Amino acid sequence: MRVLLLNPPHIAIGSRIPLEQLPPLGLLSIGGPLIDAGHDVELLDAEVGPLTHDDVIKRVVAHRPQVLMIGHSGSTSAHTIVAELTRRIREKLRNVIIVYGGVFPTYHFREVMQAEPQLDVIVRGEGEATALRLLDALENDEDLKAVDGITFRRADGIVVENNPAEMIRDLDAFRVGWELIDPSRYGYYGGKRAVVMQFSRGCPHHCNYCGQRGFWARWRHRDPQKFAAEIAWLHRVHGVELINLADENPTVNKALWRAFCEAMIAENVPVSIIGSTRTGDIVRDADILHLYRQAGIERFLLGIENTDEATLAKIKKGCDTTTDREAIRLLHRHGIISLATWVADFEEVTDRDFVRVLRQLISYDADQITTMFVTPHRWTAFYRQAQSRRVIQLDQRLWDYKHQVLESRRMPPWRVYLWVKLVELIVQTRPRALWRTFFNPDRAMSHGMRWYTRMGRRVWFHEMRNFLFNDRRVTNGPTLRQFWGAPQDRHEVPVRIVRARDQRSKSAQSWLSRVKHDLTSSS
Ligand code: B12
Ligand code: SF4
Repeated sequence: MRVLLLNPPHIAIGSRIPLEQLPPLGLLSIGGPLIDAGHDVELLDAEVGPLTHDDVIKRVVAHRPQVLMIGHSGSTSAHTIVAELTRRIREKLRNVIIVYGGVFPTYHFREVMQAEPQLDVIVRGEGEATALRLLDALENDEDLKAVDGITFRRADGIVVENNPAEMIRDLDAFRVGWELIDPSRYGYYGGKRAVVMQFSRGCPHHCNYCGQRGFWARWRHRDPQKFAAEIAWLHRVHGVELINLADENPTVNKALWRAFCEAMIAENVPVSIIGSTRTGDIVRDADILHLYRQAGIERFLLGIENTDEATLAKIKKGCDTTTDREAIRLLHRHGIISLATWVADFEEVTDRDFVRVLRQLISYDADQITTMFVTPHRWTAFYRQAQSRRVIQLDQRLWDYKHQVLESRRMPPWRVYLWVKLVELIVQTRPRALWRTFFNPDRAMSHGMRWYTRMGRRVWFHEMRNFLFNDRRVTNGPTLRQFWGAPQDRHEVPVRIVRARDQRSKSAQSWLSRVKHDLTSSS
């Protein structure tokens, strides 16, 4: 079938401020298996440019796809943009089959199918296997009821919700469609040719606000040697210099991560790797951190989130402040930049809290810091806790972690905002951070620090301007539950997990039924 993958243009700082773009791994992961199955697949990445909505419509119409597949990694805040674009595409292309996928539609599929009649199918959960089955059914004009993992609209308009799909057990069974992009159009981290890759999916921890862990159901990983070989191939054949790891938590298993680092060292390619991980894993790996750096790891974002033990316990972070500090110290000793996150609004904060946070963050001494606002996802336990808090931001495009969305009863938004920005400014301009930025003898660290400083300056003024002149907030807004509906944390896992034993017995059963069938048809 003629398929167009569409990455819509986002307005978030992550999309607009760096002036360089990373390729959309989610869509490329769908595209690879579809190409192998013989479909004619192309990608329209409207983030590059970015394209205006008018341009997107023109190009989609000119392409005349049979199937349009749309989704964005910043799925919650991108939803309004997806809705608007697909409405306009439907006006121009009556017969195109519009398929929407990603994290946000996976959980909000009922409301989305009701509100957006232009959509034909929503793929729930990870997309590789489901998209393949879906396209196969569409091509052969089969009943979509047989395709697990989708919700679809029948010809008579009735919306049908199929069973969940099975979780993919072997991540190496599907390949990324690298041929869909021209790598020279993509870059990150200050002019390095860059791609996003995934060594693993999921996370075994239980942070109650996390919008990702349940989506992937279980922690799974790729073969470390094959993964390192793919990175080396991307470097040698396509000149890729930077890998942005999409993993929630790549270091879960020490032996596997060590095997990956050793495989990367053996490949001997000058590739820089940045990603996110947990402080506990860094402390656990104190004896192999030199391998991290030799393998190319240059920066890790550490989801510290808070500096208060009681809050860390309440959000089930499973870490403590001593481990967080130690991880930062260890990374620094091994020449790896630490980017610490701090999230406002888990609790009702006061001026005194902010003063304490500021002092603590300075003493943590992370190389880089980013502050965010808690952004509740309906499928998390935190949403249940916060459901009666009032919403102050009704524009869903701004539910992107960088805008305050929940009311703080003890402080007006402007004061929360000033504090958050002040904390960021003071921590990032403390003498040690400046020294590490401008006089760092380590070239890789110096590059990363300078890039972040340039980016930070632009983000800071951009956000200030938006806060003062563009973003609108409401007082006395709806509660979270009124705004987005009842909690869904009991359905946090959108796929079926089939144990290896069950799978074996299932394949034995299907083998048995094939044998029976062959015997009866030959007799
Ligand atoms: C890399 C990354 C970035 C890169 C973007 C790279 C890119 N071009 O995609 C940068 C640094 C620019 C970035 C920016 C932002 N990001 Co970001 N980012 C990530 C990260 C680390 C990986 C995303 C990824 O590639 N995942 C792997 C792919 C394979 O998964 P996937 O996209 O979900 O796709 C699978 C399924 O969802 C499904 N699917 C997806 N789309 C479709 C479409 C169809 C048709 C089908 C059938 C299936 C399907 O199938 C895919 C394969 O199984 C995630 C965290 C994480 N661990 O996932 C955060 C994350 C996606 N980012 C997030 C946010 C908030 C942002 C920003 C809004 C931040 C900001 N204020 O600027 C911006 C948005 C702009 C953007 N481009 O995404 C949040 C989104 C939360 C949410 N539910 O909305 C995440 C999950 C981080 C988090 N901890 O919560 N980000
Ligand atoms: S460690 Fe990170 S990915 Fe894992 S549950 Fe916590 S927030 Fe989510």
